[in-house]
Amino acid sequence: MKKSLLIIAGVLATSLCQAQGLQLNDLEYFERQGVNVLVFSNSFNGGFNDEKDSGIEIIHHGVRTAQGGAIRLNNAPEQWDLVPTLINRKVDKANNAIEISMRYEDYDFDSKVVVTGKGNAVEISVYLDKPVPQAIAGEAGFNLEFLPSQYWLKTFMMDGRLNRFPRYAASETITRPNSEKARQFKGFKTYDDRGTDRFIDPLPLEKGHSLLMAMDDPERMVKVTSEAELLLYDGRILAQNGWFVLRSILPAGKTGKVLTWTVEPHAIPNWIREPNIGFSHVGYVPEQPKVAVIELDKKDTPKPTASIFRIREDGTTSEVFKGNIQSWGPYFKYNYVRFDFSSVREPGIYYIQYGDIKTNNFLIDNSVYDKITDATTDVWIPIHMNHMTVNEGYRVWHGEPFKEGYLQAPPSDHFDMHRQGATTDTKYQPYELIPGLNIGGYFDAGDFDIETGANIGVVENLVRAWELFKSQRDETFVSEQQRYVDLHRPDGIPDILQYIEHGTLNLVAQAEQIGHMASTLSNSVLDNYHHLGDAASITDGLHYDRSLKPYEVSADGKSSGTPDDMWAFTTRNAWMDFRAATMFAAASRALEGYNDDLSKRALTQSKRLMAEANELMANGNNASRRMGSNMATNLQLYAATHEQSYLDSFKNQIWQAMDDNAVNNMQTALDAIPYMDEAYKLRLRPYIQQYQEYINSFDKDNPYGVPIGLGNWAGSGNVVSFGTTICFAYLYYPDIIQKDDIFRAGNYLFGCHPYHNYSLVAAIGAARPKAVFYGNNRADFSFIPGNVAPGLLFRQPDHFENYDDWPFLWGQNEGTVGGNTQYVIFGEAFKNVLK
Ligand SMILES: [Ca+2]
Ligand SMILES: [Ca+2]
Ligand SMILES: [Ca+2]
Repeated sequence: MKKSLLIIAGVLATSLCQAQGLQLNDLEYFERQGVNVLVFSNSFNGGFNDEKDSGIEIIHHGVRTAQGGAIRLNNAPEQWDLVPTLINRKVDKANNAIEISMRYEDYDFDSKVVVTGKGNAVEISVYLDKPVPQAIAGEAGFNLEFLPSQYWLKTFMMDGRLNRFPRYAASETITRPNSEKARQFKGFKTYDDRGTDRFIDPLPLEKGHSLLMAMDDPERMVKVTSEAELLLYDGRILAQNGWFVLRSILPAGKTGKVLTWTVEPHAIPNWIREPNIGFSHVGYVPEQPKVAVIELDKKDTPKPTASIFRIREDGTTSEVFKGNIQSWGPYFKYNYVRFDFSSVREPGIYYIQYGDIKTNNFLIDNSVYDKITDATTDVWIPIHMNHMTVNEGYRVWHGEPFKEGYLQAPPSDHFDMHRQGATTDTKYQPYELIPGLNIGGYFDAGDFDIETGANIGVVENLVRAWELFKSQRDETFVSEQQRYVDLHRPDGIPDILQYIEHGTLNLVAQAEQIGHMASTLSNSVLDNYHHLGDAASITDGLHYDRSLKPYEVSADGKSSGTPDDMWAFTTRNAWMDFRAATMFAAASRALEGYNDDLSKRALTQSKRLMAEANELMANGNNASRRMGSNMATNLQLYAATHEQSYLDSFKNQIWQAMDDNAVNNMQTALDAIPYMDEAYKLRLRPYIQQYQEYINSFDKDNPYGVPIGLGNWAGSGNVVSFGTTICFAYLYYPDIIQKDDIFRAGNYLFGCHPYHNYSLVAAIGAARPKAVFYGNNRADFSFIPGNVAPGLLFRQPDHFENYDDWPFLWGQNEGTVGGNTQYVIFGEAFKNVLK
């Protein structure tokens, strides 16, 4: 009797909830408890076409598991396949519907999609005023993509036939003539067809009219039905970052309403998201403030207290502290409370208990931060050394890349946001080998190009770290002569000097060989730009000879007809030369006494480029970039040369710059202190007081107390800069800057942040670093130790996200050589201030 009453109560609760259905909310997306359906809250307008975070999206029990809902021209769209431009988005609250119009300019093809909330489902209908253009008839369809890592190994059923989503892509494909493939971005090709003139087209895993996905996992269960044929593809068959794609081809020759789907994401009745307890996975030093930030579902009721348990040496645990929860309030989608356990100071192993949830354990100890930069300096940085073989124990990370060197880029567009202007600005002809560039330098990020701007930043960062902290750490063997790096093998030379040398070698070669700085040394063809694997296998190591046929090798074995050689993009940019001049001055200083020859060459290029850049900028080349920006350069040059004119120039600019934007210029102002007198330090005081107020303002801005970026590339880098500036400000003005504030940045980076609580840094000491990053080994769902992830990517209108089972979104999971060397400075400064 009791049992059946419960069932009735359950049914009632369920039907009440269902009566609510998917309703448009004030933020213009469809919502019911556990399910959000977004319709072009994020449109395809990022820098790289299909970034897998646009179109119609489903956030299913807190996880964005579906996206890419739009008219697409491929069975399994890749990153550089064409995406539609959003023309219009109309929210019709009265009819619980959103209508969007989109256009493919390349094909003069317009379409309209109307998404209507109907009960627990959305109905998606496609309308055409004109039939699908002939060129893409049979190719254009409505697609929706599902996140592989949330669906693999789960079941699905199409028209009653049972199946399971594969862990790895191994389904069937065919090839078709290239002429039948829709154009790719700017006419680039993502694939090397090996001379066959045919592209690979996947065959569907299943087809039918009714698809039920993940009935074995209520959080992921979705039902899709249509009178049109549903085709399910595995996008990973073409590209490791592909998703499961469900699509229906638009009928040829038809207009009006041409297609309708019903999509019903299952909602667990009364689902409430599990609290995310943010805390530092690296741990805490005894004296520091310790505040966990707990992210709660808006429907969740905060518990009054939380506790700290200590894990004792005999393995038993006991509660050592119980404290009240304080409300912080709403921030975007969730509600936040804070738990202060600063009074727990005794060194030991602890965990937080909040309700039924126990966190990972963490240490309280004076040593917890000692190793936070070791993985970055010993592992991440040397692995990113270009033009070297990099070995670690039994593993070779990569062989020596780009042995054939770099060709002068012809006037051209590019796929990674570079371009070569109408002229080369050099003495070289297009496609001519520019000698001597295949030396030194660092891979940019998850890709393998040398971004000159980033490499300049790397050398500057490393010189700063060297001069400020003089780290003698020697864990890396670097032989420029052997072109060989061996990790964890000391060679008697401080690693940081060798890293400065390695960066400088490439940049000096650019200045000497080209005459000015390249904008980048990058891939010439898209089909090897997205390379995943050993960097040495990106090109064939043979000089490209245009008189040979593709894949043909010359009789002497030294050249080939495969156009894979890297290009140097050489359009002159006076501002880049100016930056390089500063960096060369700094590098010259650091290398003196270690590599005197390179030190002299760097100084020679510094003086020459500075003079030429000044002249060019006076004549209008990038003049606008100069304003307020060369005071940092002047400071660097003064430090390198002690020539008074540089210092005067710095002094002439700094105060106006501080009045214009004290926050942005604070780091430069602080960097000058070692060279300035007491009067300068005194005059800076009011700005430092302002800066303390700026720091405090983040306590009101968000629950985490740091600047949180909302851009297309998440904001860890800003947090690192913020943390670095606080450390320097505290170092020089301990009477103004609160010591407690030096912990803000680390706390966030190491786990006290939205979405999940894993450390965004693959740092030594963290109990739970993120498991996957967008490194060049991302196809293995792995990471390169020491990386700093961009972190929490904001998706409009209210969703922070950092996938930890899917590495392929660069805006969340990449990490750059510029950013990671900034992290080294932050880590060194932070450790230094603590001691
Ligand atoms: Ca790049
Ligand atoms: Ca060394
Ligand atoms: Ca080649």
